[in-house]
Amino acid sequence: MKITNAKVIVCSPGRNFVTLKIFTDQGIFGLGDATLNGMEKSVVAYLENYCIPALIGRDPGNTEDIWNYFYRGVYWRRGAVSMTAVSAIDMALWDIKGKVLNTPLYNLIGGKSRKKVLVYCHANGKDLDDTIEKIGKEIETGFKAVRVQSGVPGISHTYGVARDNKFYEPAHKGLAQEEYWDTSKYLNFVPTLFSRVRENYGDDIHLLHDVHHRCTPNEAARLAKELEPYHLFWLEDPVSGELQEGLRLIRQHSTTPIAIGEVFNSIYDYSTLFTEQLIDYIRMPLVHGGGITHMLKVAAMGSVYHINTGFHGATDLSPVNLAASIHFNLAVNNFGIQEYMPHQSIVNEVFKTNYSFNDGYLTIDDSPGIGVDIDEKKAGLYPYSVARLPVNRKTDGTLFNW
Ligand code: GCO
Ligand code: MG
Repeated sequence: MKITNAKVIVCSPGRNFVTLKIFTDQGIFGLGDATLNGMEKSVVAYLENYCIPALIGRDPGNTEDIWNYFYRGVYWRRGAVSMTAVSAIDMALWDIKGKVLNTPLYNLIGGKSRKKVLVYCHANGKDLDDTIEKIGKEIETGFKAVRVQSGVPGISHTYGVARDNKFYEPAHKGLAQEEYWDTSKYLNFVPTLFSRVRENYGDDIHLLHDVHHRCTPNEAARLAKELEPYHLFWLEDPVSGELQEGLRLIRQHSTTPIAIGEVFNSIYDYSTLFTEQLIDYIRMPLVHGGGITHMLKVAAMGSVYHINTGFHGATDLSPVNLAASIHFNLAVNNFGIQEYMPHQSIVNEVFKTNYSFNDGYLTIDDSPGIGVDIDEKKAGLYPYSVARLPVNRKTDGTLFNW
């Protein structure tokens, strides 16, 4: 069997998605998600100029060799743009493998370790009362785990909270907007928020929170310690993860579980975090973490150190990535939780999906491969439009992590 061609489909049903479609001489094709929010066109250029010409003629069954060709074989390896391209190729090849063998992806990577995949949703409100109300709605919908973000008194727009009371979407149309940030106001507010949430909704609901890289290790240790009484499922990205050793300080001071790595793209971003058991959950998703081939190794290494998966799954990751993640989550033993931010309904006009949500869990049908298809005609109706993530400054104007 040979790869005959591949193409990149860029579309924007409500938000931008990049999809790689790989064709074979047996009429079977595979799909991979290649979306890197705000940097879509860089991945498109890398795929079109470098990867696709080198894919043609290869046997799509050789997923390990092809993965290494685009990782080890590339002198300028790693980085978000190249790893998103590698991920898309790998995902599409596993999709083809499943279709050739007429079996769902999960069967190729261990079969089902569980019946269904626990997910968490987002609840975000403009202030404390609004957030409390939003959490109630998510619990009514059936969610067993809720990520809680709230507007902070004294900070006008902050991460994770919709500006217009609509559904929160990461990225805004046009060039990057600027937001302002005040860590001390944030740190003073968050424990009160979680105390109110537990008071209102009790101990059974799983609660998560995303710091979005905004604390120093010392500030994060304070926060993790002060949140201990509210038993979070996890505290996410408490610090920016470049300094892996920085996580030691948080660990020494608190038992609040830590999730990190939605911006990571390699097993080496995790090595110290794993071997020193500094975290509890792997956030790096299939779409940016090298696809199924690499993430199987990351999950296996994590399992040695009691670390579970908790993949990134915001709306800027396409339905192809979500479906592939459900297969992966069904199969690996050390699955923890999956982020699930349902896509706007317009997305389902373009992507034909095979998963469903019921009572806090996602399941997937038995279509071969990943099981998602793309309607290219419909995709053509929604052309790419420039959208960027915000840039963040401290209140005195100093540039800061977003
Ligand atoms: C999350 C994330 C997202 C990211 C977004 C960036 O935990 O879901 O932090 O909201 O900010 O995916 O593109
Ligand atoms: Mg996050």
